[in-house]
Amino acid sequence: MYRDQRITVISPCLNEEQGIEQVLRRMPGFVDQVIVVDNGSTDRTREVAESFGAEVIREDVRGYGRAYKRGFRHATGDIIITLDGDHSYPPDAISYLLEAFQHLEADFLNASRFPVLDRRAMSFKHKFGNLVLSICMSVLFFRWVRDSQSGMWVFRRSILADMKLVSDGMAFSEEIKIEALKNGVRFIEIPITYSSRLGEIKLNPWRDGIHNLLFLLRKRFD
Ligand SMILES: Nc1nc2c(ncn2[C@@H]2O[C@H](COP(=O)(O)OP(=O)(O)O)[C@@H](O)[C@H]2O)c(=O)[nH]1
Ligand SMILES: [Mg+2]
Repeated sequence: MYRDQRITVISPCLNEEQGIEQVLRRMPGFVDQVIVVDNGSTDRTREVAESFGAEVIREDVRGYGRAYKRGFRHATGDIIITLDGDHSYPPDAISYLLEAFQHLEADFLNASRFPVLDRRAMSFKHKFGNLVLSICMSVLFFRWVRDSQSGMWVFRRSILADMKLVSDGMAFSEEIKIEALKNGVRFIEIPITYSSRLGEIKLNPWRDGIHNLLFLLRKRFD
């Protein structure tokens, strides 16, 4: 519990045995429920997560969005926090993000990875792609969002009821923000420190970048 609110943390994992261990090792004690969504890992992701007492839920169909939608169905907390299982997002930031979230009476907080302070954390190509996608999303949806592709969010579980989440892939990250930007939801963005991931990268920069751009256009004009 954090100030009378039940806290659920969700982490999607596809072969993240190394990263998830570090994430779970650093999980703050006030977190009530930790859900690891295993997307058909062939390594020891499940065993490692279970050894830390996480609830491991299996999603057989691959996809980042698919994994989150499955995880949301199992979440019982008042507030949901997400982060990758690769230890690139800082579990230590959870407490200060929650503090800001509650203090500012937000409904959705996006943790921005920019400016990236650790040079090894993100390549120039990634930074550039991110900036292009964030500008496109901001223009199309009339709200400046610096990190449209961030995978770390803090939000009230209740706002999920009004969201229409169709993406099963990497575009899920921008889609949940677009849905959160709808009327009446208080959206804030706060910087975190981003580090280089452990294990193998799952993102395919060109394929996922172009797909995410087309997804934005479809979401806006459909
Ligand atoms: N790409 C991808 N990532 C998945 C999938 N299922 C779970 N994930 C997890 O989603 C997170 C994001 O992937 P990652 O390679 O870190 O991409 P990036 O953070 O955008 O560079 C990681 O924790 C992955 O293990 C999947 O089917 N595809
Ligand atoms: Mg990652």
